[in-house]
Amino acid sequence: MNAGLPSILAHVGAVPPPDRVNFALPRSVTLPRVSFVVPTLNEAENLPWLLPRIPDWAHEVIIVDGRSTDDTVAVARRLREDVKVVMEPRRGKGAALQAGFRAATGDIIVMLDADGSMVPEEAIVFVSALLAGADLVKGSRFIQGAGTDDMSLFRMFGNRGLTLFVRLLYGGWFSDLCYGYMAFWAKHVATLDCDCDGFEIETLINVRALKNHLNIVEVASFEAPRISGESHLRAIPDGWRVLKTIVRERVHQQHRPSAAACEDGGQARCES
Ligand SMILES: Nc1nc2c(ncn2[C@@H]2O[C@H](COP(=O)(O)OP(=O)(O)OP(=O)(O)O)[C@@H](O)[C@H]2O)c(=O)[nH]1
Ligand SMILES: [Mg+2]
Repeated sequence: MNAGLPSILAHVGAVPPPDRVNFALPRSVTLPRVSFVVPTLNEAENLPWLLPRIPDWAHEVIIVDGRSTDDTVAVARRLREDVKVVMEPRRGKGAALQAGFRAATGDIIVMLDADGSMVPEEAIVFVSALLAGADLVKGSRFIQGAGTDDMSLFRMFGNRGLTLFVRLLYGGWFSDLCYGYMAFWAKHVATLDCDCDGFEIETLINVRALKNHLNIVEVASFEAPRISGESHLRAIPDGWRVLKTIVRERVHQQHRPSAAACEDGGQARCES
């Protein structure tokens, strides 16, 4: 495990975030249809923690796999018989999320990692901000009430530098750039037109949302360490891809949504 923020903060005498947030939703509240899109690559050992925590108000849970060599898909089906499984053979989290977005039938899409680092119960905070008027809600690990125990100092500085670079080039006040816990109205999928395959997908969504003047809100989120298995992120090559995305999107000011995004007809291969 990396030396995470709480342990670093403990050394400088700061107080860790309180563990008393109640995310329960009163039964009388009805929500729009919320699709949880979960990319998985060899996450069989983490799904027993994750899937039961996805709130019962979820409209659907979509696992996007296709490259796992363990029994991720079988475990998912065993844990949740209504799970939708999308098979995406292309490499990368971005490719997986694109396939998940195409398969989603809800009004709202929540992006959730499968490694146990994101607490599914927090999703109500994201959905609430959307209901309050946001177009896109992104988690931040660096605002009051948030935190991370899953980031090395090296990655923390890299993320900080990239976040400031986005502020410099695009404006806005992001406090966190490369964090995958996000939610948005499904009607914005075509506008965001996520045409990238790798870990730069969160950055692409963020800068396209800024460029298209979407109403973006950050909410506090706590990132726990991955429960089991290896991280798929490689800090330097993936950081480089993020940097190139930031520059390319700035140079090409006007992004034209691709034909595929406009059609919105091409459903990913979906096995329920
Ligand atoms: N389907 C699919 N999912 C992927 C792929 N690469 C990563 N994922 C999933 O994307 C999510 C994020 O990947 P992680 O390896 O946790 O990367 P990260 O959270 O950015 O990095 P860490 O903080 O080190 O965990 C996890 O649920 C992975 O299983 C891929 O090529 N295909
Ligand atoms: Mg992770």
